[in-house]
Amino acid sequence: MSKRITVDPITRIEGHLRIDCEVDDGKVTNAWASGQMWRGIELMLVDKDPRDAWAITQRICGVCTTVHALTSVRAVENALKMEVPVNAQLIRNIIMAAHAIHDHIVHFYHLSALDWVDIVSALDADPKKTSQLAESLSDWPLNSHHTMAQAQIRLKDFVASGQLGIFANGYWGHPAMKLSPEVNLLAAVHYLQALEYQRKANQIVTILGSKTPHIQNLAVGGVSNPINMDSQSALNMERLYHIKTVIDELGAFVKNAYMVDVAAVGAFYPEWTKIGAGITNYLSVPDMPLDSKGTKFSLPGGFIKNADLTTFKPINNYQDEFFEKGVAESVKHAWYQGGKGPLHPYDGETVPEYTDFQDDGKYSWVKSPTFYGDRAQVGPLANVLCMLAAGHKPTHSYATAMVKTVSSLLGADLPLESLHSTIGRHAARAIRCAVLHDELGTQWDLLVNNIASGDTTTFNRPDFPTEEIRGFGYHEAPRGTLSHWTVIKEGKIKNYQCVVPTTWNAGPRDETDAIGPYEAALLDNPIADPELPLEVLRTVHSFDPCLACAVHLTDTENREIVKVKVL
Ligand code: NFE
Ligand code: MG
Repeated sequence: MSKRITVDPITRIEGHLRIDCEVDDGKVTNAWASGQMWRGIELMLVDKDPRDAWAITQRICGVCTTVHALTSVRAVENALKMEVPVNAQLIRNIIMAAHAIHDHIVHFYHLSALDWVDIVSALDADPKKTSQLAESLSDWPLNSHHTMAQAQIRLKDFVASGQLGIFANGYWGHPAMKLSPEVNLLAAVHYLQALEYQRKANQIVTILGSKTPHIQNLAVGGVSNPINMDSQSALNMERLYHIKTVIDELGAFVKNAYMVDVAAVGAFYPEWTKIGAGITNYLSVPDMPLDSKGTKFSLPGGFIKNADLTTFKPINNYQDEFFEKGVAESVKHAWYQGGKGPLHPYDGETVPEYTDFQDDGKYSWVKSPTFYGDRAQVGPLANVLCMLAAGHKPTHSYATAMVKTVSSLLGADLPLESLHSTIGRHAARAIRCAVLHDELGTQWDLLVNNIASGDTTTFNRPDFPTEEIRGFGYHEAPRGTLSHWTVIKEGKIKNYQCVVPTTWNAGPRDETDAIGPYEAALLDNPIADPELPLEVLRTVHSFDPCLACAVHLTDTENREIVKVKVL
């Protein structure tokens, strides 16, 4: 008999997500993803000055704040057909790469590792054997016997005090947990070390952006960082070299700990390389612009259909019509007034119309985006597959290294197709993190060389015409393709729509009632115990959900909206 399970809220994510599944014979047979809040940021922007939009839109989220700021200025610059000084592009690129590295490290260790790692089991580990195992996998210096033993004592103290703190409420001892005590201890130790390294990555964002979350240094037309090698209050060599030191420290962690830990989880859970593919149309956008016009990029992006890399169609520049014309959003199953079919974001409407949770009707605050009518998965996996299809060499070498490490730990050759899976999304995020780390170094070199050549320009002044103009901006954010779309008239915003990574992935059924990427990825997932649906968390967390972004008001009267079983 089929059983319905409702997980609400899904924890260790940003925002409020509810997942409903029907489970039959130990497997998921139907699924619904529901965004449980709406904030109306797009409506707040109407009639505002487009030069302020970036500061407001980045309040969509406290996780990927910077990315909305950046995408917003790109959208307005695109409407104005503006060029942006090369220094500004490079400073933005360094902020974005550092932010994404911070975000990916936090996602793997702090938001999702505990779906795979049993902290309580780590107490039974032999610290010496843990250290030997770790040292056989990489030369990360913080893997010593002493480090492992000390961390285990800290964990034992936590557990003995009855206060697991950050480790409370995990599915400890669940039958789907399969790591040995030693691997559990290793992951727990790196969990604690990762807290330090994500902080280092964010230091770079803070030095250049003045503050994080919510950077302060953007402007339509460039950045507000003055460059002056002789001034203590401007971007100078001392600050640039501080950034360089942090970049080097970060690389050691990403390549010797993060990449290796993901490979180890993959090797211990090989069945999860065959589960959770879901929608295999993949969308990503090029990023790291190198010129003032946004025609050359370090990292490619595009669209792949049906998991077939030979169908890759690139997205080339900030004027790209293939991207601009392909995006539409449906609200047939979302709590907004509709009836007009899918709308292009320039014509997008965001008028709330709450019903209730209706399995066959409206059930989410998230809209359903499509690309030329198809659902598409976005995120590091889409990004990595598109970069592979485009022949991007660093991506190829990190992807090959990842597959090789998993295969040797597993003692069997894994095909690259394993990436189309729940574990594949984690592997792709680690691969992308390594690629972004190299890119961080490249962008730093480019910036220093450009300044050395005598260029210190960081800003071009925008000039708004009275007639109506429209523009879009995109960015390959940590959770995938982000785009902002704006219509401007007489220097004021007439319409503003954000089509966000988590909107692509968490969207409910679309205009044709086709299911979305989270929903599709959950189908056929095994469920060992419907009362403790750890497997649902594994697949949903692998997308790194951010619902704050996806639904851009909370009910100020705090009325009850739905009542569901909370696990
Ligand atoms: Ni709020 Fe986000 C990212 C954006 S949404 S975290 O990355 O844009 O998926
Ligand atoms: Mg939106």
